[in-house]
Amino acid sequence: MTKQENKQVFSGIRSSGELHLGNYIGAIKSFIELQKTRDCVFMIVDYHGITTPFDPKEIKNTILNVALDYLAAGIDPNKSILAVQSNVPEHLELSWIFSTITPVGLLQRIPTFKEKIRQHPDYVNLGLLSYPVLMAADILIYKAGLVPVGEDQLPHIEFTNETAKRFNNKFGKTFPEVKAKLSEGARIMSLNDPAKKMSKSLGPKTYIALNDSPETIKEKMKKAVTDIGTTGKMTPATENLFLLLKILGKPEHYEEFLAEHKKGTIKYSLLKETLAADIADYFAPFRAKRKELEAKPEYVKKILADGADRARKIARATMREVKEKIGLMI
Ligand code: AQP
Repeated sequence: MTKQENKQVFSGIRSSGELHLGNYIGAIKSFIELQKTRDCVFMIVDYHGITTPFDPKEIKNTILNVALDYLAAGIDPNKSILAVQSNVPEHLELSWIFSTITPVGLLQRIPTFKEKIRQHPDYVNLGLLSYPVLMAADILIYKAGLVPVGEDQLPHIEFTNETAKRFNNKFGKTFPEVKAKLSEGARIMSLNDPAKKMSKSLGPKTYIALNDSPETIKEKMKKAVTDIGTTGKMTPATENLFLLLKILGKPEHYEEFLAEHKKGTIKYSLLKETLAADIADYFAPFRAKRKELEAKPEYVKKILADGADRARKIARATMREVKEKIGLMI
């Protein structure tokens, strides 16, 4: 593996709605750290976004909103490549090639596929089944060595490595080994059901969006599930709130409430009120920056167009190499 391949990072976020605390803590927070020292490509993966139900009238807006969220959270287009997946069609070309070396049975066993068909029983499509193949192409077309993701994506990273190995064994060493980078909050749970991960598709009442106003955060947090009683081991719902407080709250608040919980004197209503205020404070600069960017849609579109140009240069070079290895016409 060359030095450059080691430094390359790729990750993507589906254009399936507004970004929430799970997306931020599980993924974007790491993106911002990694862009300081590595070559990063971050994408709005809209082709993945259309594998679940969507409104054609809304999708363009959703894509732009994800771009606004990325930028307002701190993705710096001078450091990282920020682009929309469908503007780099080479992803699909590589995905097709990978699909020809992928056993169908392997895809049917991937847990996210099973979960999505449970969620959308009337929307079981081939794109959903081959989602991991496209994701492997997304990552490997940049020869990325590191992929910052939430825990739910681990089976896809494992699949990516299997695909790279299968390709390398068949056609000669081309792709590097990929490592997942998990953050401290690699699985943030839904506010109203701690058995489910916080998810855009579970609806806005179950998550806190990065762009929620302090009032909305307070309202949503008020309804978050907590423990009944004040002693004993934390239930998953309370653990989730404490994790949010640890990552996004003021450190003294985390210590204070932890001590109260140990003593059995904790008041959950106060915990939730404090947590809501801390989250609102944490994202105050985000909300201000987003508002500024919302007024400049042309500027944001230009960032995405430049990002696609830069991404395509890398993607085209990989595709040339891949076609050469396979023996196709270049
Ligand atoms: N709850 C979560 N905790 C930690 N990380 C999470 N991620 C998503 N939810 C959590 C991580 O965010 C990145 C982008 O995810 P995505 O939007 O592309 O797809 P997703 O995992 O399917 O996210 P959602 O919110 O659950 O979207 P829908 O409902 O549309 O499917 C990924 O790195 C993901 O792990």
